[in-house]
Amino acid sequence: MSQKINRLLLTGAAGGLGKALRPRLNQFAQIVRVSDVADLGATAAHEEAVRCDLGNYDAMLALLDGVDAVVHLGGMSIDGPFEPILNANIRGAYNLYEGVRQKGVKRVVFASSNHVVGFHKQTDRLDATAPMRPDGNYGVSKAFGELLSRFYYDRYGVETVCMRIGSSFPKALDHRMLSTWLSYDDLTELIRCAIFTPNVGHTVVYAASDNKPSWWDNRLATHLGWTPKDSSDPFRAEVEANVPRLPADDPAAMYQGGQFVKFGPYPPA
Ligand code: NAI
Ligand code: 15L
Repeated sequence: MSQKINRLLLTGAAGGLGKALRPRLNQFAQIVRVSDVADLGATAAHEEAVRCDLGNYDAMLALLDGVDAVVHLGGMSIDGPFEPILNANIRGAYNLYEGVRQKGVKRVVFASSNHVVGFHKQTDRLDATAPMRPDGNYGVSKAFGELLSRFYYDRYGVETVCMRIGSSFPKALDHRMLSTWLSYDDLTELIRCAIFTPNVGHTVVYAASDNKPSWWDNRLATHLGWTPKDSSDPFRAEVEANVPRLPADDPAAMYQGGQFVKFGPYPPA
C-alpha cells in the first residue's frame, strides 16, 4: 500500500491545476483540505473545503490547523498590476510561511514558476544555480516566495520543494510549450516525490516533462527521484501545422518567459 500523510492542505484548489490535482491527491493523504478564495464546488469524501484569502493572516492560521504538509498553488498565476500580486503572492507567501512556522508544519511544496528565470535566453540551459531573472511582477513575486522559503529552511528548518513549473495544461499549445510543457501525470508524480522524499531541505526543481529541446537541467534535484515520463512530442505536428512561428528577433521568441517578457508596465493606481 502506498504511503499517506494524515492531512494535506491544497491552496489554489479552485484553479486550473487545483481542479486537475484534486481527484488525485487522496493517493497521498487521508484528508485533503482544499482551499481557495473562489468557490470550491462539491467536495469528495476525502476532502474538507475552507474558503480563505491568502492575504488574511488570521484566516491562514486557522487554515493550517492540523495540517501535515502543504501544496501551495494559490495566488495570481499571470503577470499584472502590483496590488493583487502583492496581496496573493507576496503577503500570501509570507502568511503561509509564518503560519507554517507557528503551527509546526514540516513540508511545503511551492508552485513557483519558470517566470523566475524568464529573462534567460531560450538557447540557455539552466540549472537551479542560474541567477533569478524574473520577467515581471508575477515572476518577482515567485522569486520572493522561493527566497522566503529558503530563509524559512535556513532559520527554522521548514522544508520546501520549489517547483519552477513550465506550462502545465492538457496539451502543449505553441512552439514555446514544446519545451516548457508539463503533463498532469508528471506533476502529480513530482508532488508525490516532493511530499515523501526524506530530507529535501530547500530544493529547486524545474517542473517540465521530458521535452525536446529542453532548457532545464535537474541534476541538482536528483535526490527527489523524479523522472518525468511524458513528453510534448505528440503535440509537435499539430503545433507546427497550426501555430505560426514568431520572428526570431521577437523577445517572446528569444526569452524563456515568452510573451510574459513583453507585459507591463503597470503604473501604481
Ligand atoms: P489558476 O489561476 O487557475 O489558479 C490559482 C488559484 O489561486 C485560483 O483558483 C485563485 O482563485 C486562487 N487565488 C488567487 N488569489 C488568491 C487569494 N488572494 N487567496 C486565495 N486564493 C487565491 O492557476 P493555475 O494554472 O492553477 O496555477 C496554480 C499555481 O501554479 C499558481 O501559483 C501558478 O502561479 C503556478 N504555476 C502554474 C503554471 C501552469 O502552467 N499552470 C506554470 C507556472 C506556475
Ligand atoms: C505560468 O507561470 C503561468 O501560471 C501559466 O498560466 C503559464 O502562463 C505558464 O507560466 C507559462 O509560462 O506557460
